[in-house]
Amino acid sequence: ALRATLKNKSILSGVAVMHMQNPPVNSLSLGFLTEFCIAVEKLEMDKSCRGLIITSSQPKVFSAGLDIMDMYGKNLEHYKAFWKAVQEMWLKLYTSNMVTIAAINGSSPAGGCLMSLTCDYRIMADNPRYSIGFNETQFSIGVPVWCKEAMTTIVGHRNTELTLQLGLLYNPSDALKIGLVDQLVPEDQVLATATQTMAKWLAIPDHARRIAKSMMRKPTIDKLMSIREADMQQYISFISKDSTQKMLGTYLEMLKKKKG
Ligand code: CO8
Repeated sequence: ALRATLKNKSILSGVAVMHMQNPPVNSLSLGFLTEFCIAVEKLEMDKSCRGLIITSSQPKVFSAGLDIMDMYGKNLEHYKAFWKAVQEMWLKLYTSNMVTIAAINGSSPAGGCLMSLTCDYRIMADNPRYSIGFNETQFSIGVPVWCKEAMTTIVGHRNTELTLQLGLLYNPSDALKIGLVDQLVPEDQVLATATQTMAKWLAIPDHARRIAKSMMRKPTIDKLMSIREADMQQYISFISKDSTQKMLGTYLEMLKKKKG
């Protein structure tokens, strides 16, 4: 049975560091997302916690995105619970009062990219082997509309259109060029840089910064809230189709074969 472990240890006063640890590739499974959301909620309620750095304990991977096993061969109840957890993860992070920084120390496709997009700032390891973006169309899946909105606010309409239509994954320097990440640093400096950046953000009074954050994000948040149920129905009807299941089965096989 898979379970996530989230280690929180403070490296800067008032800052939590969440090391995602769901081997082998930090896929965002139902169990992991549930635990993740509880952990974020606890930090959110802790008045002494003003900042959150999200990083990975797994080598080479920040997060492989949504766990395909949770989308494959399960019943409707499972699909529903899973999608609710995905929406919840996004909402919790996107609406967070804390300063959130993604310390992207490995590849971050699809849902992994989505998670990092919720953060206030993204720092990525400058290793050309790593990639980040939305590859969904490459295996015949579309992203939800709120994900498109969040991406557009960061890299603009044109880059979002290219990424989403072509299922593009960017190497770190291309990701920096389009603004998908804010900064590249050598791999061993990702966390240290995230900490220094956090110190700068925390020098701004919380109240004013939070007003600015929520003003910028409100339209996208309102959009998901208004279509949450429809988004759920759309997901369930798509994921439970025979053709979608067949395609996911083929993709899973391809991922497993790739190894050998
Ligand atoms: N879910 C489940 N299992 C996964 C996933 C995943 N997302 N990614 C990898 N795995 C498994 C592999 O199958 C492999 O399993 P096994 O050990 O049994 O062979 C194991 O994890 C290790 O994988 P790799 O050998 O590939 O590990 P590498 O370190 O070589 O590569 C990568 C790491 C780059 C992350 C690579 O695994 C990869 O590219 N993974 C796939 C990423 C991907 O395509 N994610 C998309 C998920 S879908 C999503 O997030 C959004 C869907 C939106 C749905 C909207 C519907 C309406």
